[in-house]
Amino acid sequence: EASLPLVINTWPFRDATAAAWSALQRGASALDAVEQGCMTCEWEQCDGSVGYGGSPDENGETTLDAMIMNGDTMEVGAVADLRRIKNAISVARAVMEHTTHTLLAGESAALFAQNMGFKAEDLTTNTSQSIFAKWLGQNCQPNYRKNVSPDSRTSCGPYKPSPGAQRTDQQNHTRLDIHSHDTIGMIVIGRHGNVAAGTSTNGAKHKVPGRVGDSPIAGAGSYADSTVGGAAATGDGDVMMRFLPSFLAVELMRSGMEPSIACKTALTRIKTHYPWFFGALICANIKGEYGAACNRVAGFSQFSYMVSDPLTNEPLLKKVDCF
Ligand code: SD4
Repeated sequence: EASLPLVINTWPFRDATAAAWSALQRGASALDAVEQGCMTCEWEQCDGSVGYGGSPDENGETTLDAMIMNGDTMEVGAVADLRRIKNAISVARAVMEHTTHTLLAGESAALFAQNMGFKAEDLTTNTSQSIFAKWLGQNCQPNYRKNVSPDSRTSCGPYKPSPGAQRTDQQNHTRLDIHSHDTIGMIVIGRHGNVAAGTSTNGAKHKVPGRVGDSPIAGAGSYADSTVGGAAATGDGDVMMRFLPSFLAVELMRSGMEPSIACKTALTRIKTHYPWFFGALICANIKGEYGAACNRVAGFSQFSYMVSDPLTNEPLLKKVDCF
């Protein structure tokens, strides 16, 4: 049995679920609830992988990716490689509501945010500094460069192609810490079936400066369509964004597929090409049915997510076994 309204989000980010749920109780729209939920994680720096002070890039800087989508109007606002602004999801919403664009990036996105009244501040913290210092001390490994031999001592410093052993995406992946990948992705289905979705993340640790992941890309990080439902993703964005898994999952639900099967089918498409990728999806339809799936990789066999609906009565932790 299913019932509305519904809040569902990636990972055990309970406060985010509670914030979205209480926004709905106060009569807020699905869109407001998504913004409130994701914003809660930005302030709390959920798991160090949302908001400021996490995932320093190769220069030690934290940059943010976020998007929000209104499934009634199919409008999207997003920011990528956002610098010096903590509240990325609200900047994404400002892009949606105050421009006719979809995605703003980098320094110019920060300038847009400042002009819209957001405060510019350093996103570096003691924690992000020490993650960065430790990485420098380990010869800047792991990183995301392909043409650098794994034992090369030359990977610190500006990005330059260097002749060296070819490193594949897969070898790179084994160097990543799966547990450091914890984007918030949220879907809210309002009482009348209005769908909104959003994401917020600081991306990938030690990324090449300028790197943008799946999270701010419509159809990749999340997708919402009030005639069907919504989906949101977390995991190896560099791989996942090649497949638009959130879009695919919504389209599968449109053709009648149950949410958990839609999640699994969309991830299976990726797994065919990248068996080792880490990714998880959450899906919900406008009846209030929901589900999740994750790809099983070394060290990761179960994915946690949160749900709040009239049946759970409070934010409830759910777990799904990866396939
Ligand atoms: C990214 N997908 O930037 C994000 C990271 C993530 O769980 O989801 N981690 O690649």
